[in-house]
Amino acid sequence: MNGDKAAVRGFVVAVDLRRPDRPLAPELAEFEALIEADAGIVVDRVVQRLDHVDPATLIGSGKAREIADRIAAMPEAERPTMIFVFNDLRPRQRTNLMKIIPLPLVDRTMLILDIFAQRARTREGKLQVELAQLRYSQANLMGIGTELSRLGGGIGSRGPGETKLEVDRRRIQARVTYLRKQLKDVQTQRSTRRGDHERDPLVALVGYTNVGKSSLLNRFSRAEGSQRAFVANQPFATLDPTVRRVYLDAERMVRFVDTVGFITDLPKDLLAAFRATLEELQEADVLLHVIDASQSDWRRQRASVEAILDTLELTGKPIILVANKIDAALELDALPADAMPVSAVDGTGIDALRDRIAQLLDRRADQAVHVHEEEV
Ligand SMILES: Nc1nc2c(ncn2[C@@H]2O[C@H](COP(=O)(O)OP(=O)(O)OP(=O)(O)O)[C@@H](O)[C@H]2O)c(=O)[nH]1
Ligand SMILES: [Mg+2]
Repeated sequence: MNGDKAAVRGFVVAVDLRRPDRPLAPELAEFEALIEADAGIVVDRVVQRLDHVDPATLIGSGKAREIADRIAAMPEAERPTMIFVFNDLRPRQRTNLMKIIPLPLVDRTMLILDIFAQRARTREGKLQVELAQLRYSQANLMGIGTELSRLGGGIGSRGPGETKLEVDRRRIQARVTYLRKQLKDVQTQRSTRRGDHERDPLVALVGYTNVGKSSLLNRFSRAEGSQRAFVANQPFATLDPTVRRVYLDAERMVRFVDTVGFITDLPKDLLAAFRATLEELQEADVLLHVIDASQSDWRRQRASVEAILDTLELTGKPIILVANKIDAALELDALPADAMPVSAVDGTGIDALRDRIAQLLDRRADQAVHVHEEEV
């Protein structure tokens, strides 16, 4: 679907629960950016303000009918071809909504999974994404058409007969079991392949998607040409971890690892599928938590990343907060006082950050020696 943007005209539906701690606007803008990065263009949107989502139809059946009428009234050439639902959708809500609005219906999790599916390059990445997609359809899509195709493929079709459903269920479960086994093999192979150089200290870049982690990796490793990690102004440009060995100073070699970016409410099936990859972060000596100083809602992004780091039990690590894109920052004063301002693009602050990393690694090395002495 990517590259053929005209193929999908999206209609966005969102319920605004008016939570003071989570204003809808920035998250909705992010959702629409995800749609545009993946499937197509947003032609129209409806935001319904409610205290609670409607258990039967999410937005309320009256509102759903209004949307159906609005779509039907549009000239055919402009009519949306897919509904994108911002909120989590229960299977019953999905089924009911699709009865009223006869278009394929994609929720935020499916959208993110689809972007991941497009971006995965390595075998491990592909296995992880497919596993997450199947786990999601097992839990949410059974009974409304379970073609194992990508977004838009079979998702809009009506429910198959009971027998076919049973067959689908078994087929999906068999595939899940197969994928788990394959993943385990790939991951075992990787851990046995580790060589001596892997004892070099490990510095991990973590952070929200699109904050400039891969750009920083390139800046630190002074990578050229095909050695450069892929950088793009799009969500989830990086899926598979990339490691570069870098001289931190004249005598010290370290490894920098750049990995998948995070997002608010990262789908739990994805987190589960990527857990093995992310658990390698446990081996990091220092985490660089990169925030995007050019984003006005960096606070929300930062909080989401911290929540994920917490889930992954990584908050006990030495963490350096890095405010990247300082060249494009809006309010310098508002940035956290403990953040190190840098620009991967023009090189500002990189030397200071390098010194800080070296300092933290020295401190850890001292502590390790200390512990070792105590053990002896
Ligand atoms: N102005 C400015 N733009 C930057 C800077 N660093 C990165 N960018 C831009 O930000 C966008 C995202 O950069 P990436 O390095 O791909 O970001 P990432 O964090 O690796 O993103 P994902 O892999 O998608 O999670 C690209 O368009 C970069 O050119 C910077 O210091 N200043
Ligand atoms: Mg990246």
